[in-house]
Amino acid sequence: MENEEKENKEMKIIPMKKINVKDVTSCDATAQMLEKAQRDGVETAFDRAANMKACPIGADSACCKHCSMGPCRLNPKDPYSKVGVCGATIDTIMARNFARMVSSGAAAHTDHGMSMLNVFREVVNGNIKDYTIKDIIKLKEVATSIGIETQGREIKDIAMDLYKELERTYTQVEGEIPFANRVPPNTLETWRKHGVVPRGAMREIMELMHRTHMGVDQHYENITKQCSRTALADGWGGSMVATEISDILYGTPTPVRAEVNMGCLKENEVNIIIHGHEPNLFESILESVNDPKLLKEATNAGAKGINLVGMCCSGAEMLSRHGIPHAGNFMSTEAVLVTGAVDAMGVDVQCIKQGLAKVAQCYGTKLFTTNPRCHIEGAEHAELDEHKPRKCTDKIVKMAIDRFKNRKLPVEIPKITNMGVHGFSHEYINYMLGGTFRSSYTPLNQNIINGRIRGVAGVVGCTNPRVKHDWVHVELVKELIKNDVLVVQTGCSQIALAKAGFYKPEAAHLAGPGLRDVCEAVGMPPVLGVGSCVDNSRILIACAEMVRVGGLGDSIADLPVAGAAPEWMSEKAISIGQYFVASGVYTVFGVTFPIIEETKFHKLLFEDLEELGFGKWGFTPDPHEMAQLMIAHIDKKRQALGIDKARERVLFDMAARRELEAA
Ligand code: XCC
Repeated sequence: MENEEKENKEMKIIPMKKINVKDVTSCDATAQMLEKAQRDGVETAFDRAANMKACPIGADSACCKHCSMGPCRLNPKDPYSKVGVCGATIDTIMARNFARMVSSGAAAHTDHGMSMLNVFREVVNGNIKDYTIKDIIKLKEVATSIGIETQGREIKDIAMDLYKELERTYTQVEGEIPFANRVPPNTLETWRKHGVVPRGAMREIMELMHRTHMGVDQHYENITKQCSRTALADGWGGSMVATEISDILYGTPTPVRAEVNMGCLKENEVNIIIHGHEPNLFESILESVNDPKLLKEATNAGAKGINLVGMCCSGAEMLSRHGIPHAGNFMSTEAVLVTGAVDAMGVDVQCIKQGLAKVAQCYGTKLFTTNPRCHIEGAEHAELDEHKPRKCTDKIVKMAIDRFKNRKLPVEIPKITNMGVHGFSHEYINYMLGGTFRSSYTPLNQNIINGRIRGVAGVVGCTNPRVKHDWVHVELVKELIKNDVLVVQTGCSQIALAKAGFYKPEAAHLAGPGLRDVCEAVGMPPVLGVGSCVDNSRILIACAEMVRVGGLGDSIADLPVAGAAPEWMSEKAISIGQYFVASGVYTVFGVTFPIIEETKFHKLLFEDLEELGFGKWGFTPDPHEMAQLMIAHIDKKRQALGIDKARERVLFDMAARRELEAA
């Protein structure tokens, strides 16, 4: 305390510029909590963003700090006027910086995937007893997909073979990763031609870090190749393994009705939030909160029960898999603590703001870090050992009960909840569109060919205080579905749309006439949530399946599809963007793009990659323009496939039919 006072005296306190909450978020619950935070004198990332101008040179990626001859700053307005001390050009500098973002993002996903695989191995070996193999059908399907014999074999033997095979995703020094054989042959051919088929993720990330060291790879085109290879090791490797193993251990999602938004918190219950990315913590605390002994402790403390709620990607995964309520996305994690209703928050890895510790302290919320990779000053560390996970999760529950008993401050919970349907795994989409006996993507492809569905867009990624929270996501998706583009989503974007009510099947009326017809016939919303960020791999599998079924070209690059991360902020998003681009998808980012326009590196990413058979990048911060870019690309692909005429005819037919119905 004394130290803190001393520090405050020594620090020159600059008064913070006050934000207008309605300008920074379109989420009413978050806005209500930001107003309360202002009244309570509590600061959040929204305040810090408004008071900290982003570094303009860094934003354009015009600086290099990879050696101590620098840091070197080039001029973003005149990028070819200078080079770094070593002679590095603007293209080398931007490509290196971009590559290191891909490396870090891919490392985050692949390290997560490898942790899942470790747990799987220990479950199969019998060393972990708290988790089991829940989805044997999926286990066999995944094994078969990479050539493991399953007929007449023991589950344990299949699982062990699967473990050994998938370990190569991370550790393999030479050769293609196992899931390369899920890639459509023509797409794989393009990768082989350009030398970007990933080996193991560790090898790719190591090589990319090496190549971006001072004095190594100094050709932006060659650096970009390794960017693609590393990003593909994430999408078709580390992330895909994380998704598949999570499904095998905890169950493959099927549609489930669930609530989102801060109204999920309950004033008279012990509220516990889990935030982060790995499902192990959440699965285990789900057991803890249902333990009769702990429930008794909670009721003895005067609570009506224990209310477990998710946030960010951990939350998105549990929402999809078990229908666990979800309180909000990345930019609401501090705001939710302002309710005063959160008794404990458990976090593991990724997207955990350090600012949470201060806000938690202000409201007396117990904040627990649980993963050895992520400690936070001011938070208590209760490490999750998957061999004895309940030790950690029971502790969090007990501490939450204790905090409930001793709640001192008034509680204010925004009375907003939004019901919707979540959990559209790739397997379920197959079944939903095709039915039990002919489950396949054929109906989806047919509806695209006949023009009812114009194309498919993946809208994913973070929220970011540099733009109006949730607003860009919602405006973009509105525009896409109105134009008959079916939207699939993951992560914080999925939660933004769920809060805006787009996950109700009745939201079909917001879609254009063709998409609306399909949604109404199948009973699905026009926006399908498939889970967390690693679950973007489900979108890759869906794309591969669309190619395999036929009628929409020979490679992913031929499909009338596009991707977007309109409010991205993390390096993981850049890795995801690059693996979609390298897989053949046009991918548009919002907020800002860390590259200077009208440079050679920019031209490579935004134009030339497409000519080489990949997808390409796009950028605009404006959601309506973003939708137009994506739709124009989808239409370009439809035209190339010769199905643009079909769409015009169908639209006419649909309009005529509606007129008839109205008459
Ligand atoms: Fe993080 Fe995954 Fe981005 Fe959300 S979307 S802010 S990465 S939690 Ni994944």
